Amino acid sequence: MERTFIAVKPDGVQRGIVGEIVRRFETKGFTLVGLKLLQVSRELAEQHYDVHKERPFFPSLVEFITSGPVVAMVWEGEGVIASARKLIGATNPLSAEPGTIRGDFGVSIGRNLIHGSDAPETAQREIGLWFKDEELVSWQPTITPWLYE
Ligand code: IDP
Repeated sequence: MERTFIAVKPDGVQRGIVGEIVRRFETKGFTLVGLKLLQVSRELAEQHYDVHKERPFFPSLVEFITSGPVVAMVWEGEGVIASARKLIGATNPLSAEPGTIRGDFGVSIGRNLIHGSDAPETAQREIGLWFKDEELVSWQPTITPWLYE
């Protein structure tokens, strides 16, 4: 089973949509295997967004992600990495389709509410960066036969 890293950014926490976001992943059929609320350190923020370190928006991105609590999660399921990206929607919320999280709740690229890993390698790297092994719980929901043939 595939796993992905999802984070509700400080704007999503402040906006009070953590529950709504968790609901969307749960009702889609994915399994929550890790969850915590944390104040992100500058070091973690810089490591997480390392690929963007030369971009002009990098300082404001690090400033923003460390500005308030973040909800970090790991979700599991078949095809969860690509599917989560669809549930989240395009990077710019104004371009994101209605029905997606960013499309339904956001208006600005610098306040796009949620992060989701974009590929298997990044998912593995980000899960390792944000969670210790013992913080992840392997379990199988009893409804699994009703989700998968
Ligand atoms: P993603 O979050 O949809 O994967 P990325 O291109 O990986 O998008 O960018 C990471 C994050 O950097 C975005 O979610 C957004 O918060 C921020 N970002 C990306 N491009 C811009 C920009 O042009 N201005 C401000 N922030 C940006």
